[in-house]
Amino acid sequence: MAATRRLANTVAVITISHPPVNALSSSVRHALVKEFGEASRDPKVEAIVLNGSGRKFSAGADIREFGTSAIKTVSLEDINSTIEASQKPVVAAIEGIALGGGLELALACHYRVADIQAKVGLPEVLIGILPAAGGTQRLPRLIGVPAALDVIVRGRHIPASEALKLGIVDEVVQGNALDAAIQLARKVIGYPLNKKRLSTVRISSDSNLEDFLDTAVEKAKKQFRGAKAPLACIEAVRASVHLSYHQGLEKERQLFFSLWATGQPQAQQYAFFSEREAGKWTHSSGARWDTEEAKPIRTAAVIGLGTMGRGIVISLSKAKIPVIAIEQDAQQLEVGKKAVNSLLEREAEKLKQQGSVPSSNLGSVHFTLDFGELQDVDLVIEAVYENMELKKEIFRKLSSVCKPDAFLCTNTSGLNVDEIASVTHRPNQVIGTHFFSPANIMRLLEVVRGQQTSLTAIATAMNLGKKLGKVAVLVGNCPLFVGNRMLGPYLEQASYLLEEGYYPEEVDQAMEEFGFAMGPFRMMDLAGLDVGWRSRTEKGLTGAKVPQGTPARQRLGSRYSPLADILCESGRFGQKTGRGWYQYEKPGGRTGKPDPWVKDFLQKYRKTHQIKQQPSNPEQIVERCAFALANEGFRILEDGIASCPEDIDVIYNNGYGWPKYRGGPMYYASSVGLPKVLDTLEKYYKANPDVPSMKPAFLLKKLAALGGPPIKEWRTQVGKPVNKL
Ligand code: 3H9
Repeated sequence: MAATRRLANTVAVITISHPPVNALSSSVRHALVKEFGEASRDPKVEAIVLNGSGRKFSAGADIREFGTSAIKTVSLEDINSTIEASQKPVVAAIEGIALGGGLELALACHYRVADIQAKVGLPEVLIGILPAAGGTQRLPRLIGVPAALDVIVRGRHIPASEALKLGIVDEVVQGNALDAAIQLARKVIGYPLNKKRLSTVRISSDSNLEDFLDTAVEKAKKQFRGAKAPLACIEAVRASVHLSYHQGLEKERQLFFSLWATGQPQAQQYAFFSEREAGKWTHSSGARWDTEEAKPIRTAAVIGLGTMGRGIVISLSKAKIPVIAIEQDAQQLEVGKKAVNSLLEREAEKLKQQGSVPSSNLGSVHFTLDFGELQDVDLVIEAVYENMELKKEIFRKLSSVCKPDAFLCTNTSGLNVDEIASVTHRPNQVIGTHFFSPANIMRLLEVVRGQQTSLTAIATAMNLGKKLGKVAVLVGNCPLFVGNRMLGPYLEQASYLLEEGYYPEEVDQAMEEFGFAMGPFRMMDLAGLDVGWRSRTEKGLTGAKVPQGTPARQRLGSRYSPLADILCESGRFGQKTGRGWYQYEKPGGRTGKPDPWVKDFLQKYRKTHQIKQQPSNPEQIVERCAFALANEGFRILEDGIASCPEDIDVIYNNGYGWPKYRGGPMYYASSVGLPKVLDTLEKYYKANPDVPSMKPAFLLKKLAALGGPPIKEWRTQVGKPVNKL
């Protein structure tokens, strides 16, 4: 049964029942029409309460129905209108979540009672659409345009206490929201309902409101770079100001369909489901997320309190896991402690504002220099800087100090997890946990399985990721894993584009207009150019180890761009030194301006090396950079380092600033059309046989030959995941 009804004295309780999240599928909508109709007609019923089974009100429309005929059956807004028009008072009892269509349903009720743990919101914008069951028309009428716009455009999940302050709910209870809703329903029997019907409320417009909406459009254009849904949300809210409720609804509907036609919702909904699928890991042995049991992590430790370590400590503490934080000397411990404590204070303040008690919602952090204190922890995350010898030294120590079943994780962005594990007595307990900076904010966690990593260690690390509120993706062990490995050919193309006549700001602008949070050169400046330089020096690609007579723009027979090396030799490491691909107001400055030095340097460089200039073509910039990424993604799939294209897309969407409305690099390749991607790469590679990264991957060729099947069918063409080094 998609919805059930029972009678509590004279109050009918209608319960939505569609586990796991009570999505409002076609069958739920039909059941609601039936149960509500019967309750309305039943003379014994004087009031109606609506709730959800499993202590969840509803997560909104069933996203899987979009684009199918099921969505066309009885509309949610028709149900909402019927509820709102009811002569009997209707109260929503919100437990757990009321999101999207779930909140829209609750807004159609005359009263709303929530439990203190509940979250409400209109997150449609995050899946590329807008609230389309009256949400953009009713919410501004309830809480005013500015507050409604913030809720709708940001799509955030609002805690019950804040929802009460905003006026979204009428009552918040510590205990049982259903009991409280039934009580309220009884109390209001016979009260006039007119003012409770939000569609009848008028919003008065003035010039300030118009200015506010115009400013919101400008802000959204900058903030969401190319995403259409936030702008459509603003237009729909604007309609609530100028149009009647019913005209506003019509506008909402039109905007929904015009968004659908852009293709962005499909990409974002693919991204939504891909994130959920990433948690359902599989292993070449046949083991899966639902066959292996994760061990509970009651206590953890973090080694190293640099930027990464600090973020990891905060993440653990926010997940209520007590942490022991270790540094190598008293001075660094003190600096780390201060930084962690100040971040913790900020978190505590946020919790207070949400009405929670920080001491019961944050795990304690204990700072020490003594590795001996780690003997009882369940899991350690090493987060020292990228140096194999240092990491090995730490893992030797951990192996002898920690209890035998403790898990030892290394936070590395690309070092060999097996080599690190090899110095311990328990390589099966060693696993890579690649966090992204700042680790307390960035959602991505690459979980790297080594050759000997046990299934329990995998299950535990993946589970920990979920507990930390991250999207964890299981990947194989190869140099740089998935995300950073794909970055190689991408950055290589960006550098070649500079050699061929573009400037950093032109390449960045093209990629930012494509939707990237940051173009490649801004990103390198932020990360620090010295990091890559050190690694290239160690590999002998630059510096003293390069054999005499090696051509400046060639290494091992392939094309090489020494541009970044030359910048580093001039002390230009990016933001940290105030100079890099851009110039900054001071060392550590954040605002980069095009630097005449770089322009002059590039012009001289091109002259020296007699490089032919390309005519300017932003489309070419995007194609070369994005196809280079995707091509490496196909190789990663061939190698079994990622088990499916969806995982790669989740990594890029959540860790590398790829625009979600383009789904991810693999989805993008699929939407452009694999034959076109192949053709472009083939042409480029034919003209540039010294750039092996642009040689079309075998898997790409295979899929293109099949006519470019839909991305969900690629899995069948990909081999089993293996570890390769
Ligand atoms: C909408 O309402 C449009 C209307 O304005 C107008 C319509 C005309 N539909 O995330 P989890 C599945 S649009 C279908 O792992 P959690 C999810 O795929 C909707 N399925 O759990 C997963 O399935 P599986 C606006 C959904 O506890 C399972 O439920 N609403 C939906 O970490 C568990 O999900 C939203 O955008 C759905 N709406 O988080 C809310 N939601 O087990 C989207 C979830 O097969 N949902 N599933 O892998 C969320 O944000 C989170 O899922 C939620 C639970 C917070 C609810």
